[in-house]
This record gives sequence, structure tokens and C-alpha cells, in this order.
Amino acid sequence: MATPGSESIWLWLGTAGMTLGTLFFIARGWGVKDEKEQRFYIITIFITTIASAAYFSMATGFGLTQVEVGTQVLDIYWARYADWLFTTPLLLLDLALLAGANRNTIYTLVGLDVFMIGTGLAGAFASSAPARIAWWAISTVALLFLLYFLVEALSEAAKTQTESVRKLTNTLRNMIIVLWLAYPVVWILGTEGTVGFLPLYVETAAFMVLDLTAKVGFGVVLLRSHSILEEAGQTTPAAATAD
Ligand SMILES: *C/C=C(C)/C=C/C=C(C)/C=C/C1=C(C)CCCC1(C)C
Repeated sequence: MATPGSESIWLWLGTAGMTLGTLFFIARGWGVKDEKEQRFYIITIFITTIASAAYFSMATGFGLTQVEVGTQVLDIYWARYADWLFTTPLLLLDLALLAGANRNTIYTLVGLDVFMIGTGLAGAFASSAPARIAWWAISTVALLFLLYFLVEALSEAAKTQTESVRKLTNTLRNMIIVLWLAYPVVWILGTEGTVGFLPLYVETAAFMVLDLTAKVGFGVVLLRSHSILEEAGQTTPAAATAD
């Protein structure tokens, strides 16, 4: 446990943003009776709830530790990984359920994702710069496999869905591709990569904007229409007869 520096402003903003997002989703989901639609609300509310607790822990210093790498002492916000370990699989679950993906697809996505966050965490704690970069590379390869699989498997699954569900699936999938690819870039250029191209202040702001967009932004887009979510998982008549 250590004391956050001036970057704490971004962590408090992150806490506030995730909390407001959670309250918004709860209010919006309050009267939802359809069981299928409720799943998306439950998952998304957990995502922002976990993130708001993680941000609070970072803002108050509980989620911060220091790691020695050679002569450098790095400020590492370990609570990010605790957050991501749960929230990234839940984001993938939201999308997979929308696309109507089967269990094997879901397990593969979640497996790759947990491996990616786990190896990223190892990189954050490794005590030599080459080891940190090696872990980063391993984690980034996992991300690339994950995104490839996401495109392949979800497009296939979404074929059986209605037009509006398919469109929403594609929008959310594209959000994931663009936003998630930015994380390893911020990481390697920031404190964790030891080159310190991005100071901790800037890095913390960048992760905060990414986290809010990838969680609250994602949730707003996903939960925008009640009717689309009710349609999710109902195969279209054309698809039902196709095989
Ligand atoms: C809400 C939080 C989200 C969507 C977090 C996503 C995080 C990643 C895609 C992180 C990826 C990483 C790598 C690919 C390599 C370096 C370490 C990580 C964990 C930053």
C-alpha cells in the first residue's frame, strides 16, 4: 500500500464515472421483466460495480504497490488486474450471449482472456525489464488470438440472429477491437514498460478514459434498446430451417 500522487484525480473521476454508470444501468433495468433481457442488465451492472470498487481502492492507495526493477521503483496499480480479471470475461459474456454463441465459444473467449490478464499481471510484477517485456508480448499474442476468435466465432453465431441483433453485435465487437488494442500500447509506453514514455499521470488518465468507454460506453450501447435484447437468442425463421 502506498499513497497515490497527482494521478489520484483521474482515479476519483474513474470511481465517480463507474458509480454513475452503475446507477444509470440499475435505474434503466429496474422494470425489465424479460428474462433474456435481464441477463444483460445483471452482467453489465456487475461490470461497472466491480470497476467502481477497483477505482476506489486505487484512489485511496489500497490498490497501489511498488515494484523494484533494477534501480527503478515503479508505482504499480495492481487493483487494475483484479478488476480486469472479472470485468473483461463479463464484457465478453455480454457480447457472446447477444450473438447467441455456444458454450465452447464462450469458454474459449474467457480462457484466452483470463490468460491475457494473468500474464499481464505477471509482467506488472516481474523484476527485470526483459522479463516484463516478454510477459507483455505473451499477453499481447493472447489478445490478438482473442480478437481473431471474436471476429470468426461471433460472426458465425450472429448469422442466425435477427438483423438488428447482428448490427448491435458488430458495433460492440468493433468497440472491443479498437478499445482493447489500446491497452497494451498504454501499458508498454507507460510506467509498466519501464521506458516511462508516458508519465504515470498521463497513463492513469488514458486507462481511465479507456475503462469508462469500454465499460460504461459499452453498456450504454448494449442496453440502448429493450426490443433488441428481447430478440437476442431467438433464431430467425430462415436460420432455423437453414440446417
Ligand atoms: C474494462 C477493462 C478492460 C476492457 C480492460 C482490457 C484490458 C486489456 C485488453 C489488457 C491487455 C494487456 C495486454 C494485451 C498486454 C499487457 C498487459 C495488459 C493487461 C494491459
